[in-house]
Amino acid sequence: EFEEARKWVANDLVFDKNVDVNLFESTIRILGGLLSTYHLSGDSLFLEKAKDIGNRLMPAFKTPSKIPYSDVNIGRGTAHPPRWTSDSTVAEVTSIQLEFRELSRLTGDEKFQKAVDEVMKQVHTLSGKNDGLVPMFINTNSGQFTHLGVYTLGARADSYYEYLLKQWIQGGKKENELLEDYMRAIEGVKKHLLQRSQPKQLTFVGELAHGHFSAKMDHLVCFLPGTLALGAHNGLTADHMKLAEALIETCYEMYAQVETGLSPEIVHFNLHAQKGHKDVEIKPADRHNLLRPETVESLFYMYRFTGDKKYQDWGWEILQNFNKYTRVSTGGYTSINNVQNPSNPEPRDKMESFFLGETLKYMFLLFSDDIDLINLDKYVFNTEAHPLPIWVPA
Ligand code: DMJ
Repeated sequence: EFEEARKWVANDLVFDKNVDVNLFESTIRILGGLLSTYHLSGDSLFLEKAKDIGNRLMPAFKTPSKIPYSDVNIGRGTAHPPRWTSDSTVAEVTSIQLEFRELSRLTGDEKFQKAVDEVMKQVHTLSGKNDGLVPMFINTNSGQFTHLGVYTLGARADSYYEYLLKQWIQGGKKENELLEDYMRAIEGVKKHLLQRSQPKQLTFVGELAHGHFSAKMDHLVCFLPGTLALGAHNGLTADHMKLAEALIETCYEMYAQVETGLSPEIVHFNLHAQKGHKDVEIKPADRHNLLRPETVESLFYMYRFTGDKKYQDWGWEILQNFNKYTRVSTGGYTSINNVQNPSNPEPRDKMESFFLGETLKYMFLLFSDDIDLINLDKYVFNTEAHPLPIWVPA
């Protein structure tokens, strides 16, 4: 299968096309995938392709502030923000660094790293943070945060936090500003976003909007226990591991408390005990499941670092439910519209590439006891589960 895929990359993967692509999605999926494949196979074809797409994405950084636009035309070499705004998403502009930094290291051309380091440098000093927590938007003209006052670890902010830690690890734990920003942010999470639900006292990460706490948690937030555990493994405080243990249980309950045993996209936690109510409530607009990876990703890290078999059991349970409710008899899996209806989960006929790239890969790693199957002291996973080498391995 690898040979077949290689042939496709060699003959059919052509980037000289008049199409608009999203900078972040193309970086984490395409550039990240090619760099990772280059490292795992040693085949220079993948590095050549990585260089090609990397160069074609660079026009995104030509903005008044050097904060990149969200979209690039990879054939024409032009870039632009979405039609309705000149803002970019904070998570998007701060989660392309692992890939561009690695591309510079491999090619010896520093322009890739310079462009993404500049973004981190600016974000480090920006005002508008709340104890290390960042807003969700940043303006490409002014370079300032916009839509201030809303803080989440979910959509539009999530991987900012993940990449602070992972860049610090990638670079050999020398870049102190990254670590400072990460540690401050986790303190911010503890101070503003952590609460416990009823009746099971589950620790969850909510959201803050203009001083008002909301007990809403995106499934996306379930990357956090894995990231906290990775930090603790790299010498950060044992408190982070304690928090990781509490949060992964919550993420598991987001599956276990639902009729299909699959998590919805978003849950709301009950803050007050009510007879007959579980911790997790689901609004009709939020009851879809896109085959997302975050919980199994965190289960993988938790199992690697603790050896506690319950994490494998939880992952196995989730896999059984994916097989039961999302598997397509003619091949593949699909997103579903309704995790609350086991008799008709309403298949969507759509499988995101992250189901193969991340969800199944993390399952595979979770069920293995071989720590050298991507050793976490030698590799760091990008946010699309593509392993990249740590520059100075432990
Ligand atoms: C993936 O593209 C990445 O994991 C990203 O960080 C978040 N969204 C999807 C998976 O849910």
